[in-house]
Amino acid sequence: MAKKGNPASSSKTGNGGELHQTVSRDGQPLTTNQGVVVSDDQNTLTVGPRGPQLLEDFILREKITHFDHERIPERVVHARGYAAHGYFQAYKGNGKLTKAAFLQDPEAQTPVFCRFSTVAGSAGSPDLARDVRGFSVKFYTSEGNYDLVGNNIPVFFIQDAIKFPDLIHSVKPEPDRDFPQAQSAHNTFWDFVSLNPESMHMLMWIMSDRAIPRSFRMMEGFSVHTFRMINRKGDSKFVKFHWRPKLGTFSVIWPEAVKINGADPDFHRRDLWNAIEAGDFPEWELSVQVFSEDEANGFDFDVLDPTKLIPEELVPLTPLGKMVLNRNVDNFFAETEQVAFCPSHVVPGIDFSNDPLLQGRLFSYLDTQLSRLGSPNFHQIPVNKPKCPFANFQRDGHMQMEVSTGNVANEPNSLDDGSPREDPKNGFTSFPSQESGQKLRIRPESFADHYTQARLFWVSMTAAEQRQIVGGFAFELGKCDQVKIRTRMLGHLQQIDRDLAEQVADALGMKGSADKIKPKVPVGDPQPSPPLSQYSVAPQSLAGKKIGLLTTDGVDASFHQSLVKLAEQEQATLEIVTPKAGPIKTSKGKTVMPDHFLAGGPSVLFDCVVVAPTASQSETLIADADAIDWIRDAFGHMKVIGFNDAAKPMFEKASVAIDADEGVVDVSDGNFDAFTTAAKKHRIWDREC
Ligand code: HDE
Repeated sequence: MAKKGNPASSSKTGNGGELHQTVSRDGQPLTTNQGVVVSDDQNTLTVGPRGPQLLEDFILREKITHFDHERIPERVVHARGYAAHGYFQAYKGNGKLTKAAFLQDPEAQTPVFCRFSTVAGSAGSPDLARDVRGFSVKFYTSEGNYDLVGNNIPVFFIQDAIKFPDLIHSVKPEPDRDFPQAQSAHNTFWDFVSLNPESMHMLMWIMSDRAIPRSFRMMEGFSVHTFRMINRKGDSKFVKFHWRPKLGTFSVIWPEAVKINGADPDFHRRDLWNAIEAGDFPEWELSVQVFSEDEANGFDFDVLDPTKLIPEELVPLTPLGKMVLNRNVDNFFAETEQVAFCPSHVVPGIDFSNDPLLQGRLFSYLDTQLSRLGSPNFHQIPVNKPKCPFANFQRDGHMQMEVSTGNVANEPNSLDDGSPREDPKNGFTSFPSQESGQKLRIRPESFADHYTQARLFWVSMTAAEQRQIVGGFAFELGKCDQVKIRTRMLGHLQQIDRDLAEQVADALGMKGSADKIKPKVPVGDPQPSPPLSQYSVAPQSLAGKKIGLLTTDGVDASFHQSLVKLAEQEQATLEIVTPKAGPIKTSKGKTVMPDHFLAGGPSVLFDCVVVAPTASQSETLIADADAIDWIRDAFGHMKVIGFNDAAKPMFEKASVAIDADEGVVDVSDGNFDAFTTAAKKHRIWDREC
């Protein structure tokens, strides 16, 4: 990726569009920031070899001062994130729906920058925290930058922006002790949400495995809010945006997440980086649910309420195009850290709804960028800069990068005919919706049902997904030491589903101790909506997944080759784990470099595993606790496990029966058919029953 040879070179998008200037300093002497060549970068200027330092050492002072200011404030939420470049391409013209140019031409590729994030943790927190994931996309369109700043969960905790600081304060580390980090499993969070029944729907999603995705590449994205699209004639429709990953939507399970956070805290960022470096470009389909204002008025929930989703059975998805991420960043700070998303960045053809959470966000993001990036000129930072021309009379400010010419910095003017002018025909115009009413601080009655859609989510889950949700609630509430919070939550869960409430109460050892809660409106009895479940609709595939092979020096060459082929055929990755880090030789003498040594490559890092030592090395492995844990964990995490003859004693030691179920497969003869069929099901869910 590094551009060699030129002092400055430009990165290109897949479609050849120029993205930004990178600086290579190959072959140049080391200089100060003023360009003065440095003769000695190892020693400070002192009086004699053992004497005091001199204040005049401008080389030392410049270097240290710059270092002292290297950090900028991390994002107040979504601090931990990772991003990549790519492009968006419409499938066809969508002129009937919107005039937005980037959604019209199927031949054109619009450059994008996409950042995924967790919400609660600091920038250095682990990737597998239980949390909603941010899914932000900046489209560098020909009509200006459009930011679609969404999440991987289609609803949110609160209905009004004024509650956001309280929500975030409750989930962040408690202010006196500054822990727990990147966790909702503590008193203040559960106290807040249990006092805000509007959170119930979101809590169901957060306690499900949606909150611990397998990979950014296997995550859906949602706008959460309703937006408007407007066509050339000025007709408007409401829309909700959906991103669907080509690989399908998959998650890890909680016991895995806990271990992955220790084994590889960068699990998600490493996965995205490696996939893109390998040319295995992740892809998502962008769709919208389109509906008129009249249709919206007929729904039994309010489309302006961000705690509600629109079931696909009610409004199906209309695909608009695809996004492909095909280039890693050149510099994490310059790009991923400095990228500034604002939901208020829209282009002609896209407009806002009156969702009160969205309306608050339209203010918040610009404000936060000013304090985070420190200047109203943050739009001039390469990753934020529009790739279409932009011109106005805004001037000066900290870190102004542009040298404006001429004596005119006002509009209207008659002194500079070439200066920028308004364009009433093509410029952005807001949809002229009729708005009237009293000034009030009041929640609409149409926002009052907090339980029906929480129940919709529950009844749409497979039995295995329901078990994970119960486990999620039990874990989190178990970390609250205030019994009053637990009983309040159990009261809410009873409104959602009696069975759910009972299972959670049982897991907590608190049967029969739920608070009595009276919902404001009767709770509905919705029909399941299968697309809400990950595993009702998951593709049976190994694409994008990782097979781990635990083996040893002398591995059977044809066995190894069959697995390499299998991974290729299934578009999966094979990674080799060996007891020690150094290279091994196959039975035919070929050198193979392992990807992990055993203690650094536990089986939690893989989607399915094969244990195939040589007979002689199996005796050593049997005495290695890491090797036995490898098998035990894989079995406990419901993974499909292949084994050869030599591995059998290890399974015995791990107390995993080699005929336990369809997911423990003898692959001694090098035939992986049964293994592959089982692994494509992702997990052997029945193992936990
Ligand atoms: Fe954000 N949010 N948010 N948010 N949000 C930020 O902006 C805020 C909300 C989301 O990758 C901040 O640049 C308020 C919903 C993402 O850089 C801040 C409210 C959704 C990202 C902010 C919300 C989101 C942010 C922090 C309630 C899903 C990461 C740093 C009214 C639709 C963007 C920053 C990135 C980031 C405020 C609620 C998504 C403080 C006030 C709902 C993906 O401005």
